Amino acid sequence: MARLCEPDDIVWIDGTDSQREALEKEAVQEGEIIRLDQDKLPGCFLHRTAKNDVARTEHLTFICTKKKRDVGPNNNWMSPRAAYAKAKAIFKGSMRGRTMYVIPFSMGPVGSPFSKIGVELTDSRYVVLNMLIMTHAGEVVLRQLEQEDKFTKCLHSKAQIDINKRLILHFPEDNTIWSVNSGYGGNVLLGKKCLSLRVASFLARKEKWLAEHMLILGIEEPNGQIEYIAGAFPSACGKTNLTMLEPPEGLRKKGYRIWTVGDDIAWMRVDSDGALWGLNPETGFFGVAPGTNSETNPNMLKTINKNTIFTNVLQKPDGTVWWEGADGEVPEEGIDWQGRPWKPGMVDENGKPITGAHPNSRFTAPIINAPTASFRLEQHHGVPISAMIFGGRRQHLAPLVYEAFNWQHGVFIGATMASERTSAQVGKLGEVRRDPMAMFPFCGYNMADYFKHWLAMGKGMNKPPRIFHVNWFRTDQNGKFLWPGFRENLRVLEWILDRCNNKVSAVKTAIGFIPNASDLDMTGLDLPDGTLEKLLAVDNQDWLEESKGIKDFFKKFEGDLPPEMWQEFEALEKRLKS
Ligand code: GTP
Ligand code: SPV
Ligand code: MN
Repeated sequence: MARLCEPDDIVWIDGTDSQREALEKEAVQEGEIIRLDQDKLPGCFLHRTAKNDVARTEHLTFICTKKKRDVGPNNNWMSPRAAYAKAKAIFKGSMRGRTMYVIPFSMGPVGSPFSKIGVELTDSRYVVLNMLIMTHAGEVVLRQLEQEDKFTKCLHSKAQIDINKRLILHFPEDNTIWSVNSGYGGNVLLGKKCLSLRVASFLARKEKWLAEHMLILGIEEPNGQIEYIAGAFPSACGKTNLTMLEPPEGLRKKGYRIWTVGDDIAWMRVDSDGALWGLNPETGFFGVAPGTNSETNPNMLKTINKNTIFTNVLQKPDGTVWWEGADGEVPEEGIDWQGRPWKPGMVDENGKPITGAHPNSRFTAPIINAPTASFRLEQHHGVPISAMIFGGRRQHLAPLVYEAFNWQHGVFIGATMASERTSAQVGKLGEVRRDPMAMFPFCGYNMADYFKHWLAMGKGMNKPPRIFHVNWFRTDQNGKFLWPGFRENLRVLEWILDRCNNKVSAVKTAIGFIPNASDLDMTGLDLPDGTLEKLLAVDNQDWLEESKGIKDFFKKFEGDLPPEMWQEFEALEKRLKS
């Protein structure tokens, strides 16, 4: 690889503080990162990416397998031979005048039978510093590698950050990932979406486990028992916020406590007890900054006040940072995410407000900084999963919460999920797109086979987790959110656990079970009259309309779709019409 990329130098990342500090210093000198005020934000830095490099570029992301059929209609395909050839021409000499860093990293606790090792080669110090937060990296992993000798080969070069030559390539059959001409998180921190979701999902099917775009949180009940819930919401739809929520005042006296296991990725497998156990392969958050404040996510504020890298947020004159929806007053001036002087109220040539921070600006912070960090983060077996939640952004249609009739129906609910597009991926904002299990951009193989795999996994468990669907984003006729969300979501989680423990009954509707309004504990939350009814309403006419979109989506998989999905589809239509 060094022969291809022609770096001036090769440096192995050992995971020591001294090496990291030296790299930080160099990166500051080179202008790659900016050191923030070290009294107010110790160990914190700011980085700006190129203007056209601020989110994942799904249209430049490919799965390269021998057979096109294997990637399905959900992925872009290139043959491995064509992809290697095309990328080699771009990687050729791309690291001239630069250092190539070699990062050995482990996704999951080092040495756990469940973990996977990768080695990322990169010419970006920003990538190295992020990988040191997001993964177990360095010497310890090399020692583990001596025993395992299997690892994912990851190559990244920022090259010229030229969007016209940008490629994010996955070769699951070769356990290889190549990424070039980007410096944005999801495209370049190759342990994250590329390894832990796209390549891992491919391996998980073969090895009979699940690699999912899911958060994992623990809810400690008043009796001290902790139950764990996994949840799949599409990008920028609330996983990070839910995983570290602070109980609302009205429920606090009940004694609940939330434990954060993970906010983005869950690897789950059936253990010897026949139950599903999950762990988070990452050691950090790569979270959305805008909207993070002491009201929405007080625990995150306590997490990102040290050892954090901010990307594309506003730089304040006092050496701290700001974003839209942060605490306190809007700063009078600053330097925006593009490095330009900024003042509130500025508009662009089309009269649109110029934001100080990019809508997909992010922070990278260690999970152990979080006051809610679970004490089971490093446990090799992970945690037992009692329930799974699917969710998305739907202004209309989907009620606050509903429960699947059984595993197969739950898989259908996951397979037919849809959500309005956010700024986490390039494309038209707000457009409803199908995003099964929040995995549409991340499933490294044909999704028809993925649905089959989910159905089979359910059969392999003694007591599969119950499956639910939530929607925090339903709006009224003026476009205002009906549900206050964030900490108040615990009220819904409480109902979900009550259902799992057979403590409450529910109302059967055509789409699943919804709560009796009286079973949601609303202590301390005054919703206007009729709001809860609107939140829980299921309109069969609207759902019949929705079913047309589902049918069109399913048809894309042609004969590959498991018959169970069509059975569920027909059963739903029948219930809606009766
Ligand atoms: P990725 O990191 O992209 O996978 O996103 P995520 O699913 O972790 O999303 P995150 O928790 O960062 O939330 C993204 C956006 O949704 C932020 O702007 C939040 O303020 C907003 N958000 C999160 N939870 C809620 C909620 O319960 N209600 C409302 N209205 N907004 C929410
Ligand atoms: C997402 O987009 O779902 C993320 C951020 O979690 S990134 O790692 O950039 O993909
Ligand atoms: Mn994500």
